[in-house]
Amino acid sequence: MGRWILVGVLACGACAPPGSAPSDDNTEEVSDQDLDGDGIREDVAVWIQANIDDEEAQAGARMTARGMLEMVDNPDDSQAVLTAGERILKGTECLAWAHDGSVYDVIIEMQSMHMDTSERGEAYLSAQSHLSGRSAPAWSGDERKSACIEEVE
Ligand SMILES: [Ca+2]
Repeated sequence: MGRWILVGVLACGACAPPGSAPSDDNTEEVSDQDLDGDGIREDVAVWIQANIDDEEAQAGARMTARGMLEMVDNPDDSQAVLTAGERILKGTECLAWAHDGSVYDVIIEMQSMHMDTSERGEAYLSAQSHLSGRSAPAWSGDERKSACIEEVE
């Protein structure tokens, strides 16, 4: 099974019921939009800051969150989805290298946040169709570490 397929499996496993709210109390009063233009929803940025201690792991989570928002915002643009998928993979590899806890739990929580309305959930899952059948090479430990060097937008 290729990694792109795995991303799709994770997405389906994280399907949030339509209209469900993020589970973290710290995000309830924070916007679910990217207000400052850094590519990350404000509530997701707060969640990352509150739930991930390691700075490099936070960088991986931010990369992943940017990719997830790009998928929600551009589900019909196959090139944008491929770029977003690469960003999610890079962020996930960084998380795998830097995060002591379960990467799976972080990914699932952030996917749930990005699919917190039926429209967003449908967009995210629709975007996944552009990744179906694709695969990506396995990353070495050094490549995972280098993935933590956050992109500057
Ligand atoms: Ca933002």
